[in-house]
Amino acid sequence: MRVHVAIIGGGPSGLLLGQLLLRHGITSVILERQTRQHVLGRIRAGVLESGTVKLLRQANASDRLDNEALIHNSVSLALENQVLEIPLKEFTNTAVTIYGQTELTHDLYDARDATEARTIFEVSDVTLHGLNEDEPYVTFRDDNSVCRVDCDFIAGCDGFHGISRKSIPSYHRQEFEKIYPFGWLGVLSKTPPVSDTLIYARSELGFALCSMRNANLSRYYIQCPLTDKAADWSDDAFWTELRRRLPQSIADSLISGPAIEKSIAPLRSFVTEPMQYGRLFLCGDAAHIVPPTGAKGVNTAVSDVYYLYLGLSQYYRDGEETGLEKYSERALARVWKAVRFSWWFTNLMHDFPDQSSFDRKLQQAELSFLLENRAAQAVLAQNYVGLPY
Ligand code: FAS
Ligand code: PHB
Repeated sequence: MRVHVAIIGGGPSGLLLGQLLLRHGITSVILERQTRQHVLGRIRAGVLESGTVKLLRQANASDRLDNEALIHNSVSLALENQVLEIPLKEFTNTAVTIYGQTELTHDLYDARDATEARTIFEVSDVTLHGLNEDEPYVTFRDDNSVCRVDCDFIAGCDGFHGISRKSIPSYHRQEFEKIYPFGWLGVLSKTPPVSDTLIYARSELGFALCSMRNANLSRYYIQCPLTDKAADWSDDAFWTELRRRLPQSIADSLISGPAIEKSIAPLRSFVTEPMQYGRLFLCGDAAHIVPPTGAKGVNTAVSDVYYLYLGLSQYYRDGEETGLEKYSERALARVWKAVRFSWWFTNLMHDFPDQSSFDRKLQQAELSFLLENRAAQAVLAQNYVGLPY
């Protein structure tokens, strides 16, 4: 098989890149390790930046989103017993879109199905070859036979645990990482959201987040120790602890229900540099991870895809290679700003078990400054809605 671009990974990064490349007649095949059903069973992000929505429209994958998504002009911070509303639209003239990553991935698969582009599921032993040659290729096992894809470029969209990043020689890679001493226990419930905005809550007991997918599907999180297991938490225990971390008026109006999904995600910040090596380009979680506090994970994956799509379409249209040569530099410039914001917001809103008294004082000063300073609130808004590409 021969295509212009071999895409490793059928998550949001790989799917969106494949769709955008097709607009310029650039062919691709997506090699996905899991089944389609497994990929579509993942519960992840919920907040989309305007840049993400714009690219989904260009990818012909936004009809359902345009009909069903919620538009939020503000976000709320519950700090001890006061609620600070951050008027996103007023500060930035931009809103955020509430639409689950699960749905976004579903829409991208449906859009790809409507094209001739191939997606091969349940592949194994994916191996990248000739990354520094003009004719790289990928081998993989499909139904126990060894297959080969000849291509011009390889897009590593295979997430944090994928093979692509590890295919760059370690002496050529520099990795930056910060592990947080807690995780997020998330619950999905068929209940009406407690508020018509997202509420990020900080209490002495720890962080909590009240989010949603639609008017009858809510998504809640509480900070939990890394030693916890989702099975350790009964539904009642979760709802009780969530209420304890919310201002009384919000806790009193919370409607609980059975958890239809319950899972714990560890929190880390991670970046690998550079995000390219020869004919291999990394996108999304293959290159970087952020704590979900700032809702930047999938949105930063999308901006990577945008830069790579620009570079590849320029190359195939004009033979111009600058976009590809500068891909990593351009992508990392925005990645690090998303990493910084996610780190800052995580530090602001979480209870750090072994925090020094000095750091606790700093955290309290940061919170007070945010509460009393509109310029500080405007900076939070600019980062939350998404910095320019
Ligand atoms: P993905 O990991 O989504 O997709 C990579 C794909 O590659 C997967 O389908 C995988 O099966 C496949 N793959 C892996 N290795 C392979 C191989 N060797 N061969 C072929 N295929 C291979 N972000 C937010 O913005 N907000 C959130 O609330 C949020 N919550 C999250 C919760 C969890 C538990 C996790 C893990 C992530 C969360 N994220 C969140 C981040 C998440 O949304 C990612 O940013 C997003 O999935 C990135 O998309 P991709 O880069 O496509 O990576
Ligand atoms: C979610 O709805 O899953 C969500 C929303 C905002 C975040 C993280 C997760 O910051």
